[in-house]
Amino acid sequence: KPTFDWADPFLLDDQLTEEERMVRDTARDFAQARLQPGIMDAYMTESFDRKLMEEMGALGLLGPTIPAEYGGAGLGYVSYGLVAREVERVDSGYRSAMSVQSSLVMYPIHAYGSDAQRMKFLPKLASGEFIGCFGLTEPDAGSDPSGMRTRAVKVADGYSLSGAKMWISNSPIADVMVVWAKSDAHDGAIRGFLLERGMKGLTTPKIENKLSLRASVTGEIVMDEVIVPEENLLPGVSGIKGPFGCLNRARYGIAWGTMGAAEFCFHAARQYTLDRKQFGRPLAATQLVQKKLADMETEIALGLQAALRVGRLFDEGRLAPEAISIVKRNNCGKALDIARAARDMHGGNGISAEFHVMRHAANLESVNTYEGTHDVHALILGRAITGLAAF
Ligand code: TGC
Ligand code: FAD
Repeated sequence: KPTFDWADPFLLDDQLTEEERMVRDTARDFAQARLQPGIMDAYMTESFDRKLMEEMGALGLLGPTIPAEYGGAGLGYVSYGLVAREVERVDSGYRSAMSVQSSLVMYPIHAYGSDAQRMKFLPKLASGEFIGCFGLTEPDAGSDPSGMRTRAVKVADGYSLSGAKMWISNSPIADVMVVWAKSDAHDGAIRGFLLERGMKGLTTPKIENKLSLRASVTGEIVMDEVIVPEENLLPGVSGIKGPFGCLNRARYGIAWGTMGAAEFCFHAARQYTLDRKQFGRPLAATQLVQKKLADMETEIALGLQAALRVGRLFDEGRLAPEAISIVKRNNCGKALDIARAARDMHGGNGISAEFHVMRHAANLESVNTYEGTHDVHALILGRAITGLAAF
């Protein structure tokens, strides 16, 4: 009979192209060699080394779907997902840094920007010389971003932006910020603006004391009549569908990434329970432990298979955003369950940073919340199923 591979039960590897396997291997080698060794220290000290972005850039891991003429790698969405999986196998915070840059900053500049904006920003974002961030959420507008208060007022040669964005990944270290604001010159429509470090009235205070995603820098974007020149308005989109177009890509990447974190936890729990003996036998020889491992393997195999299918639909241009809600919601929730179970299976050691599983569990609490909470994605699906919005 065919052999069963516990780590790849549906032979996902076979379903990838040679190019996709190469991208996956490059990302895995980089993540294991350059990210894994320092992650515990980075997490404990709440620090992020921006040189890592340059290293990712040099390997083509930033904006992998952006065409080569703008510094991207011109790859498909399955490749992008495979990169997210390998990076998040180490830490969700590093995947955050990579996916914000790729999907929430480079994508809108490429999709909605002028050619001058593309030429000015994309190559430097692709190389990691520039770091970008994406400002949609506000203190009083999280799940309902249409309720944002940030305003753009027309002034000579540009716009004056005032307001505050909250919980913004990378904002304290960002050189360029994609900020969404209601513009009085466009009948109050939401428009995208490119803010640059050093603009007068712009500050980006860091949010301290996070108990999750500590290796990722998170902050605010505070705008006090920041003058943004006309050439920094994204000309190609108007309305909330602009930021949603970016979120589609980032949410999809998260569906892959969370499976990477879950795989780490599953593999760690398997090895730990094989090695650890209690009552005269390995923990892995007990029925309760085997059931937990079987549940983990099942959810990961299904989650990866679903992410791959969604990626193929993305590349074929046939993907409806609601299908992304299915995989974002499912894979985040299942990865969080798996990380919590792995923490439990490590016993007391599970609470030590040395074993990594509790760090993954703590990170996945954020991942389950950002990019649309678990429940908000249920409501997106509920609306699609019933035709009735329950927000
Ligand atoms: P709604 O009435 O549903 O739609 C308004 C317009 O937008 C269009 N649209 C979409 N377009 C493309 N993709 C999508 N996914 C879209 N969803 C909606 C829609 O067709 C319509 O277009 P038009 O032309 O008819 O005007 O809008 P709503 O305001 O009622 O939305 C409700 C809801 C719940 C769907 C939405 O507000 C939502 O998704 N909330 C969650 C907010 C969220 O995800 N925030 C994420 C912030 S960024 C972040 O978390 C980054 S973390 C990064 C990291 O570190 O990795
Ligand atoms: P709320 O919207 O206040 O939700 C609180 C609770 O109420 C949730 O459980 C939610 O599911 C529930 N809820 C909300 N509405 C309903 C409803 N109608 N019915 C039932 N339940 C409901 N944002 C950015 O723009 N850019 C970033 O780079 C970014 N990075 C982030 C990084 C981190 C570490 C974190 C934690 C967040 C980040 N966010 C970012 C913000 C993130 O997208 C929001 O936190 C998220 O959208 C939820 O918004 P909220 O925190 O205001 O929660």
